[in-house]
Amino acid sequence: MKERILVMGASGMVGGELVPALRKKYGAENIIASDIREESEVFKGTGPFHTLDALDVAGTKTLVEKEEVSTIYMLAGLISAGGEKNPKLCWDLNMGSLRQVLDLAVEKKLKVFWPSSIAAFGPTTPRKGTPQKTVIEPTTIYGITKYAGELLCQYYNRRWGVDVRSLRYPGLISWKSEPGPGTTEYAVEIFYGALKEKKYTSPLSADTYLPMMYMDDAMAGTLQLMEAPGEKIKNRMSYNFSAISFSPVEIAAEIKKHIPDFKIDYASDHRQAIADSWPESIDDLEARRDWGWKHEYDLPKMTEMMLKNLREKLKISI
Ligand code: AKB
Repeated sequence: MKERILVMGASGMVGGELVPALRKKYGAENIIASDIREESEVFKGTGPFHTLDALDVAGTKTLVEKEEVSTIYMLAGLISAGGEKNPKLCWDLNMGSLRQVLDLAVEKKLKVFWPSSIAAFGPTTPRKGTPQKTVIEPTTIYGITKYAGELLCQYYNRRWGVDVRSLRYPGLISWKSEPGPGTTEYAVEIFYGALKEKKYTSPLSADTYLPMMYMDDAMAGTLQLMEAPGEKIKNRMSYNFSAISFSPVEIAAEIKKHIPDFKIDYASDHRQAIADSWPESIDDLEARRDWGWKHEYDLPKMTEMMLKNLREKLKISI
C-alpha cells in the first residue's frame, strides 16, 4: 500500500527536518504537512500544507479522509521551558492532540509516531546510563505529559492494537530551524552566539551534562523505527534513544577548535533546575537490540556540521 503521511505540528524544529526527509523518501505529494502556525520556510512550497489546530478533532478527521492518510507523525506540543510558563496549555495541548490522534488511529487503522523525551525522567531516576525501565517521577509538566502519553500509547496498542511507535528524544541539535523554548536548546543557540558574536552566555552551569543527538541521527533513527517490522517493536511505550552526552564547557571547547576567540560565560536561570532533574546519559540497549539503532555523529562531527551549515545559512565567513 502507498504510504500517505500526515505530519502534525510540522513547522517546529523536528518537522523542519522530518518533512523534507519523508518527502525525499516517499515522494513530496505523499507527505502532508500541517500546523496551526505558518508553513515552515524550510519546506515551504515543496509539497502539500494545511493549516490545522492539533486539537481540532473534526478538522483532523476530514483531512485524514480527504488525503487518504495511512500514517500520522504527531509532533505538536509544548516543550519544557515553554510548558513551565503555561502548564495548563502544555497539558491540554500535549495530551489532547495525542489522544485525538490515537482515537482516529483506532477508527481509521492508522500507524502513529509520537515523540516522547528524556523529560519523562525525573530527579529520582538514576542519572548516568539511565536504563529503559526505571523509576520515573518527572517534575516538569512537559515531562508529566510525556510519561502519561507513553502509557496512553501502550494502552491503545494493548487494547485496540494501534501500531503506535515512540522514541524518548534527547536534546536534538539542528541548524535548519530556530530552536523552541526548551532546556537542551542551549546547545543549538550556542552556535548562533559563536558565529554572530563569538560569545555565548550559557543558561546552564559549566558541568551540566545532558543527553544530545545531531538531528540527522534522530531522523535516521525515527525512520528506521517506523519502517521496522511490527514484531521487532517490543516496546509500545517509548524507546530510550541515545547518541552523545556533553556539558556546556565541553561543547564550548569543541567550538573553540574552529573559532579560537569564542568565549563562553555562565548565568544559570530557570532551565538549570529542569536540567538537574534529567539524566546525564541514557542506556538505549533495547533500541539497538530490537531494531538495530546506531548513531553516527559524535561531538566533534556534530560541531563541524553545525558550523559548516550555519555559516552557509547565515552567510557568515568566520
Ligand atoms: C527540551 O529541552 O524541552 C526538549 C526535550 C529534551 O524534550 N529539547
